[in-house]
Amino acid sequence: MDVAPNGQQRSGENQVCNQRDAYRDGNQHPIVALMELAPEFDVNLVDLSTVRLMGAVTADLAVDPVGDFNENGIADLRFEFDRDEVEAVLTQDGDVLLVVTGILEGITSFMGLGPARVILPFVLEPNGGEVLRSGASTEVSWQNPEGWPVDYVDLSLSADGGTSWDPLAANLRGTSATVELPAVESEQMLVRVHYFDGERELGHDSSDAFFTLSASVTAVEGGPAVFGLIGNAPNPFSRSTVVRFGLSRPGRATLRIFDLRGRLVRTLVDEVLAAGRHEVAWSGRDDTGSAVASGVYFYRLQAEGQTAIRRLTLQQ
Ligand SMILES: [Ca+2]
Ligand SMILES: [Ca+2]
Repeated sequence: MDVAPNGQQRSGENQVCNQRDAYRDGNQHPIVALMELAPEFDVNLVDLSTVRLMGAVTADLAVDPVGDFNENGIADLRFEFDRDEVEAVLTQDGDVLLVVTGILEGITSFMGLGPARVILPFVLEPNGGEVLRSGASTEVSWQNPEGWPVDYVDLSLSADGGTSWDPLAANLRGTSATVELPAVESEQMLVRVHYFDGERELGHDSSDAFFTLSASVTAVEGGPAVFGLIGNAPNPFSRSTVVRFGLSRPGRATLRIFDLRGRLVRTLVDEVLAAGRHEVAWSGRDDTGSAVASGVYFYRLQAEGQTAIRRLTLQQ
């Protein structure tokens, strides 16, 4: 998330502003509020322990807040607030009024207001549950903050549930991009979108839940080019099984898993393939990425106007 001024900063007293260049290298820098009190009040009399942003976040008192930070000859207060704590309070995308309150000499309270814009990056797709093919291309989409010009977007990808991230695409514009997925297999995939404004990152968002990258169909050398299911191994299986099949000529083929009641569980293949033998793995997950129950399943090959069916057993 990012909190940025929306360009309507107030002049004069009680100004709360968020210094744009205070967080150029990411989201680690504090949210800064700069205030001048009316001339009859002495900034040195502010009870610093009472200062709050949005009524909740306390100022970092390790930093001396009293000075003349905007160099206009009038003493002012500059408070720093922890970015994570502020972001935890500002959970709505859009324009907000930042409010800083505090007490002077135990009796007089003061309040400073400043408009700001909260930017929440948002991944739309893949956002969890999808089963995508390793090495294939897929569309990643995100939401642009309304009325806020994001200069460009970078994407990164994690295959280990968010522990490590690799760049996926950079310098994107618009709200979607077709990207090439790596040739890895994982059920803990996440995509992350990073919003940039100029040189700094405004913030990032990740898929809400894991999606799956599973093996693609691979051609197998040798054997006659004959239509049919060759079988699956191992069978029964517990973690993953490989289904082999053959095609006598190139064309569209589907290979689908059904349960005993005939309900579609998973589409393993739905594409144009070359003639010859092919294999594809099934890891016992349905099309939403959920592990299916132990039991007997059917797999059905359809191509060349023909159908072949065999069964396999999942034994957890
Ligand atoms: Ca000043
Ligand atoms: Ca998300």
